[in-house]
Amino acid sequence: MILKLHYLDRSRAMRVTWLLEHIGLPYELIPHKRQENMHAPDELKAIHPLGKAPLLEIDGKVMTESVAMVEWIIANHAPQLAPAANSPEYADYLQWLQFSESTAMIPMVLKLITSREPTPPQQSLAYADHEIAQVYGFIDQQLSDKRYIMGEQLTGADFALAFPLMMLNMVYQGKFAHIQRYLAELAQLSSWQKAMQIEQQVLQG
Ligand SMILES: N[C@@H](CCC(=O)N[C@@H](CS)C(=O)NCC(=O)O)C(=O)O
Repeated sequence: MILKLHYLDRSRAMRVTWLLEHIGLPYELIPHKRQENMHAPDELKAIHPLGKAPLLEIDGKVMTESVAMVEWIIANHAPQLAPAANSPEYADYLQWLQFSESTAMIPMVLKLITSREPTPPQQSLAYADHEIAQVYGFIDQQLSDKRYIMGEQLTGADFALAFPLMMLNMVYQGKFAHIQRYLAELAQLSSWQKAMQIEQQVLQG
């Protein structure tokens, strides 16, 4: 099986590099650089019409959703990173996977996009700030008595959730103590460090 990961700097692709590095699954990394307007380069449209990243080619089949990639990789190559489907934890696990790309990302994307406007629309900014306080406050509270988001064990949910938490630090550096402790814990992992090295190489390359 041949895996090709199209990687874009400052993107959700870090979910996938981190996971692939964590489980040691061989893959080819194809780096792409954002344009000045922060869009992905047009060359990605040759791989998939959406032209977004990450894109994961699995023997030529193209996946376009980073959390689905996390699920696919774990189901096929790292089942130890997911609770059993008949376990009591499974519902929470699925929920965190979905939450990481929906509830957690929506206000964060709104905040980033509106903040870049020359005259930021105050109503949208206020809405984003309110939602971020609520959603990330909830994540922070959930992490208050846990090492990882599902408990003592690192799972696919962490590979999905870390990305919006890194975005949080781009807009509100250092807020939410339990989230900061969690990110510091993840940063100890050699697979995380490798994923960050890849990010730096692509960014500077
Ligand atoms: N839901 C998709 C979102 C993909 C997405 O929006 N990717 C962003 C980077 S994180 C992108 O390619 N942005 C550049 C562009 O849209 O041109 C996923 O989870 O992979």
